[in-house]
Amino acid sequence: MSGESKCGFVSIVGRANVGKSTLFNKLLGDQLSVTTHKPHTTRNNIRGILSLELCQLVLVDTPGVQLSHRRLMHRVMLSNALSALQEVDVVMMLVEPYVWNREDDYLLEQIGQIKASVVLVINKVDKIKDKSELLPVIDALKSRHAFDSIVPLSALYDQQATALTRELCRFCPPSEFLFPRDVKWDRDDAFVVAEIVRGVAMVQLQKELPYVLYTEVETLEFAESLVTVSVVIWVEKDSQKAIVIGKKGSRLKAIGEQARRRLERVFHRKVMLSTWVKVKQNWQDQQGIVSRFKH
Ligand SMILES: Nc1nc2c(ncn2[C@@H]2O[C@H](COP(=O)(O)OP(=O)(O)OP(=O)(O)O)[C@@H](O)[C@H]2O)c(=O)[nH]1
Ligand SMILES: [Mg+2]
Repeated sequence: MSGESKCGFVSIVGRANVGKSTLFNKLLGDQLSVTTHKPHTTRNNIRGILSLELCQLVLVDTPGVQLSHRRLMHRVMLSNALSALQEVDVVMMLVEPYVWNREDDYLLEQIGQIKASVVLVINKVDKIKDKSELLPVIDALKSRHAFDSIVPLSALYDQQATALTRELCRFCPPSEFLFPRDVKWDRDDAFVVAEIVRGVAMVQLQKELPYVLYTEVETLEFAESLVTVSVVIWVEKDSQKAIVIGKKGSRLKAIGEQARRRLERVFHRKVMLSTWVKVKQNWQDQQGIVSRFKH
């Protein structure tokens, strides 16, 4: 790589549900990070690598900042988000138009204490029907902090995000690329499988129990044209297990079918997926389990 190249770590932080994972996926051109319309979807920090011609961005998707910590799990999620502010070159703070609350205040306070460049992304601008309203929105946000740059966009509907990647690269230091060009993320296949099944289950169980479940891959085998995988969906109570399974297994079957189709798109192979539901009481407060979600 020539001396002109740049490389930087860029964390994506913000309140829950502002579209961090949607933007992360858009920038990477992949569906690596789970997105749902429910807040608090992302639990781990996930790194994805975007290699442009002369600039490599190591993007870190993080859990939404939340200030109510009823469960140990919530504290781990917050600490994951805050740890992503350290040792990065650029912090990309996401907000949405017309909404600013105490989580945004808290995050800005934390951001005020770090040295990284801060790019404010106003996401979901498709919600602003009258575009003349965008300027006052930008002005109001400018008055909150001396952001290094402000970029309005719609992670969901914009075809490209070139203006944003240009800004991010501007703040990255000159450096060799740290990852080979063909590496796209730093998680293994088992993580990706577990997250896809969790995302599908969260949405299908959104009314009853989107948050009480976590998923774990038991076995994962790749053959030339087939992936065979077995996944456990863990819940906290027997009553929840019955809900996930549904009448005559119908709920679990629907989750399995939808997840299988998504996995086939990711791995470009036929997938044989078996799913099991098991109970681990109060897992969200068990140190041994929750610590697996650190970072
Ligand atoms: N209208 C609109 N909706 C969006 C946009 N970007 C994301 N969304 C929606 O916002 C919801 C939340 O998106 P996520 O990407 O999961 O949000 P997140 O910030 O990662 O949420 P957590 O992981 O829970 O913190 C989903 O329903 C997305 O489809 C956008 O540009 N416009
Ligand atoms: Mg997310």
